[in-house]
Amino acid sequence: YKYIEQQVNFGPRVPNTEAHRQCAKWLASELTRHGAIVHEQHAILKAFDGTKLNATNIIGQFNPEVENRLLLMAHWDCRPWADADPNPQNHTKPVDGANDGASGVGVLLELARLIGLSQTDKGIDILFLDAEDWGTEGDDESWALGARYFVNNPFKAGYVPTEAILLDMVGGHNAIFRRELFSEHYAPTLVDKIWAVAAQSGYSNTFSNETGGAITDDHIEFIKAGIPAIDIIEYNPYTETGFNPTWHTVGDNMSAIDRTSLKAVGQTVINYIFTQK
Ligand code: AHN
Ligand code: ZN
Repeated sequence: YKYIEQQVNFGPRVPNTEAHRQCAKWLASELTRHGAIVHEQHAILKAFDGTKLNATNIIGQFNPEVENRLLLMAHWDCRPWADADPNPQNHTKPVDGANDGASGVGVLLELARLIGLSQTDKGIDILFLDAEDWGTEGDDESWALGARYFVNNPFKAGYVPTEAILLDMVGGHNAIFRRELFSEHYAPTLVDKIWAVAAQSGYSNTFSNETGGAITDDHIEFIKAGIPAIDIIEYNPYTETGFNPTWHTVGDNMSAIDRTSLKAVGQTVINYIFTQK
């Protein structure tokens, strides 16, 4: 929760802003503090509206020499427009992205802390992806620009993770994580393993075995490259957008964050790491 608050306190982490630049520095320093070997990948990415985004993907490696690698990731950028806000006057304002962005990053910073303390010999990478959220409805290619760049431009020669887990919008009140459709289709074994660990950890209500939506998100870029990748994301097939009511609204601030949801996700992923052979 505190890691989310610290991100939000920079202001909206919209690419090409000072808050974005300051937060990038802080994220890299936090991963370093937890004992990861940190690389930054800088790129200028062209958004659908022609804007050139100064983007930074930040990766923290534990035991980089190990071949078998688990990649844990979340996007850290904020959407520049709260265009799903019920009040049209807010549509040109940026979102705080407490849930949409900072929540996944916050959980991963805490996992980085625990992994560092554990002195595990497993190969684990924590990746903070930029330029996910400068997209437009109806254009699937306009999202996940940082993830697309990361997959197509290896930050080190031959880098291919064994499997990848994306956390997106994991901090909402009463969040339910259903089995996202692309994850289920392209990485069924990994979905099964994570949902089984969640149930064993006491989170079978939070991790529902219902099928979720088919969501265009960062994990798709990894799937396209043949890497089993899943998205742990709050999605409700019974509502209009499927996403949390605060999604892409100015209400996506600290009041949208529920420690209980963060704990269910963090505890599940850490249990997966430490119970796997
Ligand atoms: C679409 O709305 C097409 N994808 C949602 C991906 C996303 C946006 N995740 C967070 N913000
Ligand atoms: Zn978003």
